[in-house]
Amino acid sequence: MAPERTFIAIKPDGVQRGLIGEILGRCERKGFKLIALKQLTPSSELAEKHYGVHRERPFFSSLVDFITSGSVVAMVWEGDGVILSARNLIGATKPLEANAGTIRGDLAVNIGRNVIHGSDSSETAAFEISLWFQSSELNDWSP
Ligand code: D4T
Repeated sequence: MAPERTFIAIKPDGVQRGLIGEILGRCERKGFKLIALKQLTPSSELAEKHYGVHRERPFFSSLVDFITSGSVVAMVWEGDGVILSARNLIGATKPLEANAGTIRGDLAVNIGRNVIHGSDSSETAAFEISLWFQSSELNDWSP
């Protein structure tokens, strides 16, 4: 069976605040394997597809405006149980409700500036990985 993969993105606030190394370190120390990483400012088209499930929500345009406002670090991580485990590392969507020890619990206060995104299911992960990356950008390597 193919190893589980998830899509993680450090949002523009995380990049601006110098949290790339902190976040990469937490994922590496947990034991997951980084198989793709790039920095980009997402287009509106990419952002609207990424947040497509929220299209009817009142905060949709602010989500798109924010994620397209600056540099994002997009990544694919691999490992057993990585989708749920990364969500646990990230913490609750509302940073003030996120447990201490999680990325949002330790590093954020505002739901609109919650530092990081992680796929929430295997279907979402497959969709997001193929949306943000070409298959040629995914690196197979053995630790
Ligand atoms: P992401 O997708 O950024 O990892 O966040 P979550 O998976 O934890 O949460 P989500 O999909 O429900 O929300 C996506 C994104 O929208 C922002 N948001 C959410 C917001 O600004 N206001 C809101 O009321 C909600 C529910 C935060 C994350």
